[in-house]
Amino acid sequence: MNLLKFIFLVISVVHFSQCAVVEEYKTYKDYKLFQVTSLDGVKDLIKEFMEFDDALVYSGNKTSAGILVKPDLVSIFEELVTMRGLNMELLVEDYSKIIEMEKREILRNDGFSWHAYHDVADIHDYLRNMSREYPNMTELIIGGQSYEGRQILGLRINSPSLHKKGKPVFFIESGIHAREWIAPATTTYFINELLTSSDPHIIAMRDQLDWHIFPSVNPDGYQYSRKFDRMWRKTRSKSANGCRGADPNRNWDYNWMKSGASSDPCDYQTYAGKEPFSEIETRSLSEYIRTLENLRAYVGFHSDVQMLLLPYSDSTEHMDNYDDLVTIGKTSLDYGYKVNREKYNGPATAAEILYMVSGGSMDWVRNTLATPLVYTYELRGKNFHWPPSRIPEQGDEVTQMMLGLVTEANNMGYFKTKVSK
Ligand code: 0X9
Ligand code: ZN
Repeated sequence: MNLLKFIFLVISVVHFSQCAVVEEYKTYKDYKLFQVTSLDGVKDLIKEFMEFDDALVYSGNKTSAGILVKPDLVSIFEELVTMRGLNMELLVEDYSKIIEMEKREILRNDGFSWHAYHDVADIHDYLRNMSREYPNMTELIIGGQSYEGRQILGLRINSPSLHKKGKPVFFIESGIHAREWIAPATTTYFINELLTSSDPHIIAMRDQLDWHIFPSVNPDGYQYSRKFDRMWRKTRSKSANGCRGADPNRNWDYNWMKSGASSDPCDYQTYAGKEPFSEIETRSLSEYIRTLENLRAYVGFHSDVQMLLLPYSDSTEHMDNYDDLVTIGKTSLDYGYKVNREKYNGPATAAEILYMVSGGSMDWVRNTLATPLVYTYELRGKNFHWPPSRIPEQGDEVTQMMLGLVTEANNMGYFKTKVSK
């Protein structure tokens, strides 16, 4: 081979290896799901075990966690748990079976519904269809962009039946964490209820407020969790070292990286990004939120620890209207409870009942914009695989929770309209 041919070959190989990074589907074959409990020690266990597994999947709170363990690390994991004297239970022997089962259920193709989990394109089509069907009270809104060029698309519902201008704004964000599929599904369910319900209370709630609702604010991550890695949580941006994504709920510019976040771009779950608002999703969405005049309520939907969280996530100090937030939050939970008799933890600061984290959307909104009513709902599930056939169950619950929130906020004078035209 002459020198020229050799150089050409080297260039081709390098070029090919850069272009043709074929994404591999992560099966989770023989991964085991353990539930670990103890009054403390769970956090340290996760920290220690992360030294063995750089793509560790876990979720939970201060005293209990579900941890997904690679087959070849099971004995090390069991040793660490025993050494620390923690309680452990094997919940799932082969996690791939759960993912496969779920896949069979979501691959239905019978139009947009609430008994399947839909991809971003279908969610966007649904929003477009609704904006066409209800042109007098809705408009499509673009809350920002994603790294891979998708839109953060939402629906504004601002009915003219009362005055259209100066209404209190109610903002909803969901799906910031890619794998929490029940959140976008519940949010589109709620949109549907607002637009189609004949319940006079729901109609009154719809007409009173100016709703800005974004079902999927991390669309790249969501798509990736559908196609390649069911447990993906972050965005899909590329770090200098090649690792992908940052946790969009650690990336907001308030107390960034103060607690509960990682500075390692390869951290599978809580990498906070290279700087505050490094992610285009959080940066663009925050710019959108800043433009909202009269923003009175901000709600984020996550899953799956069944809690109602208040700011702040990194401090147990109570805000000036903490008591009001608790009263309103309690009414919201009471309304929800009536639907399925399911009890949520809280309302309380995230720092008190979940764990300390910084850089979340809720804290930024409260601190930067002084929005009076700010909540994060952690929906139900015990894992991220809520059966699609049961989406309406949480959809109805959330609809009632929103009704409870709005009703009590009205009682307490939080939604007074400024301009009446
Ligand atoms: O850790 C999180 O970002 C949230 N829990 S989750 O299991 N869905 O990942 C809780 C965040 C609470 N704090 C804020 N929303 N700021
Ligand atoms: Zn979440």
